[in-house]
Amino acid sequence: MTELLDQVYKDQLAIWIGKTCHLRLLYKISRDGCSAATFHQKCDGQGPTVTVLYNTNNTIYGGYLSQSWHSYSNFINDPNAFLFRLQYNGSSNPLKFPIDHNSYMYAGYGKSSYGPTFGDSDIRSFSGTINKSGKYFPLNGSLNMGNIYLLNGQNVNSITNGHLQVTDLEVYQVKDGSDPNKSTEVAVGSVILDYPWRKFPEFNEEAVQQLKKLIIDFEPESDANLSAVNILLIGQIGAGKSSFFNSVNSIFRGKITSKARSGSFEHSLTTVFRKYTIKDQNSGHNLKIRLCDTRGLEENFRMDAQEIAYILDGNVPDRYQFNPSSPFTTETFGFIRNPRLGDKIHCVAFVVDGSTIDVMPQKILKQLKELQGRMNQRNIPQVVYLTKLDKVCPKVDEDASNMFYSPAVRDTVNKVADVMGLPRGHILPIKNYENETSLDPNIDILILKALKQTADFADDYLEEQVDKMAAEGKRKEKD
Ligand SMILES: Nc1nc2c(ncn2[C@@H]2O[C@H](COP(=O)(O)OP(=O)(O)OP(=O)(O)O)[C@@H](O)[C@H]2O)c(=O)[nH]1
Ligand SMILES: [Mg+2]
Repeated sequence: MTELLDQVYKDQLAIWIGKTCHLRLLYKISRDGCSAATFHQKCDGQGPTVTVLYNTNNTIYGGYLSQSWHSYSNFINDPNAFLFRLQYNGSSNPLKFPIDHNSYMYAGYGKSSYGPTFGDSDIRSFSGTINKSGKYFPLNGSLNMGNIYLLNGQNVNSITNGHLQVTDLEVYQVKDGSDPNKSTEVAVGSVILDYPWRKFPEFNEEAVQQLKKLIIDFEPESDANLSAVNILLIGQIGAGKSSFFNSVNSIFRGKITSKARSGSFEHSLTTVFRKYTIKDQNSGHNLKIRLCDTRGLEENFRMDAQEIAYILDGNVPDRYQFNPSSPFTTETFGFIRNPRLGDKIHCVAFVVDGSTIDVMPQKILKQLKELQGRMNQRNIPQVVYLTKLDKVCPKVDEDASNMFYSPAVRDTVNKVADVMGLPRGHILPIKNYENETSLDPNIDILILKALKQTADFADDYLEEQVDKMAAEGKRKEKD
């Protein structure tokens, strides 16, 4: 009987495990029988393993332990453990759920009468012996996910369909090195697809020039009468907000510049609200797109949701100095009392560090959701600039034009779309200028495309606002 796990899923697991490895099937309930005794006989003491459950909804999920299974009626201590979903209702949709670092001593549980058990109760697969009933095994365990493992916005239903009726359960041993039976070696993180996972313009100098021209020619909705659209950059500290502005500025200056301070510090480096204009060096004209840089979100410093609301509504002046001990209010010096459409924010770009999304603190996620609530109330369009993907995939680090051929980037995009509740097409993978000393067209294209898409969303918002104001004007005339 053959293994059920597709090679792409095996490669995905290898990426998550983080080393070049291959999987060897140890135990399979449809072949060996579903019994805790057989599971332990075949899997105890075998080192790192992956347990995979296949349910009757065609969903595939499971867990990884870097430590051996045992039968000592005791927990398995493992900071590297994680749960995962590979497929949901027949569609590939891989997500990793890392262990909560305060609870890794409860990563798994080994007991002779229990089948594979993750957390103290996250996944209890079965106990004793289970007979097949028709086409599936009605496992007698329980699913209490989100206990020891972090679900990053998912829940037991969106990972497992909320039941334990499985057509199969397999346990694979994780062996170091590439598979000796396979001629093609898959080195972790360097897996590249033959076809792009998202359609994108060609990566060449001509495309850079075309995109630059589109952005230079960009005009906000004419009826709105604005000099520029305002895009607000917002996100966790160190995510790359200031670097994004610097990258855009560098592209239009024709050389690497760093006008906005950027770097890595414990507290947000940006403490002043800035509305930056960008000048095109060749024409000498300013772009009709302004980038607004804010203070970063921190775990122990809550960005006041009302303060963000004032930024969105155009009440906060350029160069306002954020003060964590006294948030911006109507009484603050400089408060703009009667903001016009041109003072407001027309699109929000969440800047998210793609390399740390698995460990984004819950407090930050909560803050982001709260801020999103304020944006949704105002119908302000939202995108995500996903940064530091060079750290997620070495191939992207080598060459930014590999971005849409990297499965690791694709999975990070899917994860962020899930966490943020935004369509995947609104998640824009980029690479900021950070270490480079000269411009690179492949980096330029990603940044320019993201900027153009954001400007277009801002323009859609303006159009809607102009229509709304016209309708309100008509209503007033009638009154
Ligand atoms: N490798 C890599 N590093 C990046 C990228 N973007 C930003 N960085 C680095 O990340 C660090 C933080 O970047 P900033 O632009 O200062 O981040 P910020 O969001 O403005 O942070 P605060 O102002 O402190 O809230 C800097 O050292 C940047 O060089 C990227 O795409 N890839
Ligand atoms: Mg900054």
